[in-house]
Amino acid sequence: MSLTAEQRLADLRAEFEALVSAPNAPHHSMTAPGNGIYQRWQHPVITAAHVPLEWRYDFNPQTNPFMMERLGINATFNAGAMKWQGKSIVVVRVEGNDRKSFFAIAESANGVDGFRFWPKPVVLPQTEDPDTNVYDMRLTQHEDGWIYGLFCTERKDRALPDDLSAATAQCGIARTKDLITWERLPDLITHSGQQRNVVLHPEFVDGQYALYTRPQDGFISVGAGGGIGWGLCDDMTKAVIQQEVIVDNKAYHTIKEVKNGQGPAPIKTFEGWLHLAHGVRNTAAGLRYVLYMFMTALDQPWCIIHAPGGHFIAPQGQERIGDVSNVVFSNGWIADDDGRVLIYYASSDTRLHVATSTVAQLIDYCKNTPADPLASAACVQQRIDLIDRNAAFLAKNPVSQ
Ligand code: M1P
Repeated sequence: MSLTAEQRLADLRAEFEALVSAPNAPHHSMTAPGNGIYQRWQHPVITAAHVPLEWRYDFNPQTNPFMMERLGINATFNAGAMKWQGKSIVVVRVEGNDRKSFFAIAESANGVDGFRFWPKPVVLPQTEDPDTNVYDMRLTQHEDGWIYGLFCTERKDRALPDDLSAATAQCGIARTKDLITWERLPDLITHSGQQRNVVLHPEFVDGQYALYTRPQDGFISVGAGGGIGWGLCDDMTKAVIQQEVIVDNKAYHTIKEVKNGQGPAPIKTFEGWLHLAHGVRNTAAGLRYVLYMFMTALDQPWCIIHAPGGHFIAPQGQERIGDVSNVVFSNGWIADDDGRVLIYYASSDTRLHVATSTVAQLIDYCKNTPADPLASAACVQQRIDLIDRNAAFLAKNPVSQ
């Protein structure tokens, strides 16, 4: 016997409530050692199923007698993040079944579970050249008093009308004081062909706005360009970067061989700016995206002072599978007043997770993880040096064995 529309809706509501109110827990018990750098959590914090039912279903049995999903959600991922009125909020890339992404804000009291979306998605005003698709918003609480959202705006490449996958990526800019009403500003202008992964630095530098960029020649491929760039502009209401310098370049046979990009806005610490970024390399199975970290100088945020080698977070277990498999990507993190850091990362362009750490751990990681020595023989020497130091330490401190 088939259920009535009313019964189906009641079941859907019960299932939804059970999901959004389910507690999360650290991946390992608190006593398990883990890697000492961060803690993964057991469940994704936001999935497509967290999107409110009223965004997906027509609740009226007259017009929806089978209580079918009318506007499905395909994925919820790559979220900007910030602290807002004591809550952790994320501005999520929500992708409908129609492949178009939009932004929607969800909040949680503790940042690790209980995320609920605000009543409606973000209404993003358009420029004179409307977006086809928007995604990956980085939130920056700037010292000028505005909250900026920088995101990728994607449009058909009109120079190639017959190639239906030819697109252009540029940096869209919006700002708000309340996260509800957004003012759209003109797109960023640079001298690079295209831009993605552009992030606003939270402080003025030499009295100007400072932006991390990712110059690229094409839509997917960065081509001869690439790297995490840096440029200044004097006015965000008509943002133009005349000159870009590269902060962190791609490098042969590393985790960022093909391309890289700044993650969220950096976190300011007494020892420098903490940066989270993604690096991409190619494999026989396609591109592999991992997260990595570095630190830049407090007074020169474009100068790297610590560059730990290798990846910080790589896709693991179920994270490896999704719409674009073998990807982790982050454009949002929150540093709490007590030093805790909530790192929001998405897996395989499908769902959003959290990992937790502290500012002290992340600084230690950046300062004391050896840099990538760029060749196997040097890596072996690096490891032998560690083994020898441990042997010497244990010889002097036998109780530690
Ligand atoms: O599919 C993986 C990621 O690809 C792009 O990032 P990048 O420009 O660095 O290659 C973005 O589309 C991002 O949203 C996506 O997660």
